[in-house]
Amino acid sequence: QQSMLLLADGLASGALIAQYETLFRKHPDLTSNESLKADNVNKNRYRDILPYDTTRVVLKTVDNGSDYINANFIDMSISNTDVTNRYIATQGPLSTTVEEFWSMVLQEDSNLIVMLTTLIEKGRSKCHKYWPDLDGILTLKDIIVKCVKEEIDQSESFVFRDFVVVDVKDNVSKEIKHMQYVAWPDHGVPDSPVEFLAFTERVRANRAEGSPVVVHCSAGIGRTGVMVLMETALCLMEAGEPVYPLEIVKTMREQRAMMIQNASQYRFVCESVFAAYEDKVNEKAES
Ligand code: PTR
Ligand code: PTR
Repeated sequence: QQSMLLLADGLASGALIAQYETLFRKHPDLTSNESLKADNVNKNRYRDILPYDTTRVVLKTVDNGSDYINANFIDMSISNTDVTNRYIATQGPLSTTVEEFWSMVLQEDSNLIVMLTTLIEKGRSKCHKYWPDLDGILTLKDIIVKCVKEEIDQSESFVFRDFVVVDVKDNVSKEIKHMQYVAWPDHGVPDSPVEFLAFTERVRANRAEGSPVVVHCSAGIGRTGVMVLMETALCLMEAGEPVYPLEIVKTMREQRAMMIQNASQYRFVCESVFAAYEDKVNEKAES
């Protein structure tokens, strides 16, 4: 595959990183005005990580007068291919935005939440615990969340949970899967491509066709971007399409600013893409 040779060359020569450094982090023409309104500004975990107005998720069901959450739709459907992945990239909920978070999950009919952070890192809160303990219940104003299953992977890097989420007003309930990567600090990269690939494959296996996957870390840009790029690349490979990671980063950053935080994350994900490609080639050779 031509694009994989390019990728390997680019990794070896450093050209890949040089190209990445030239990308815009924030689109110069896109605004984030909603996030700056007086009622909304405190709903952002980080002052400098704000959603574009064009792709933000507009809440319909929260009746406190605001439709705002720090989240963007990321459509990674690729024209003329079978790749139709859709995501919602969002920040780790704050204690004050838990109801909004669950409203969004229900409104957009997502069946899967992917969490790429722990609650606390280096003594600092990275995400509010927006779910109950196993067999417990979290009661919000209009939503009830139950945790019916919790399983720690033998690698101890992942935790998988099942929630039942009840919309009290409409009396409908929905099962939602939760997949948490606990071994991945912010601004950093996972310990190994092997483990990261295994996690991404599990995400692929658990997503429901046509429904967006909600992905968050702490800010919802760095680790979230790495994950979205990786899954998109796997889908392209499966479809026999070329994979151009830089194009994928551009596509993501047109929908949420700053996706993939730094060059080391970009390098890591490119190496993982190449590792996945080699796995695929080896599988073919064996069969
Ligand atoms: N202002 C914060 C900082 O630069 O540390 C924002 C921030 C926090 C950005 C975490 C990215 C972060 O990582 P992630 O998106 O992976 O949670
Ligand atoms: N046949 C297409 C091409 O090479 O242009 C396949 C392709 C399209 C590959 C898009 C990657 C793409 O990435 P993105 O949509 O993220 O720009």
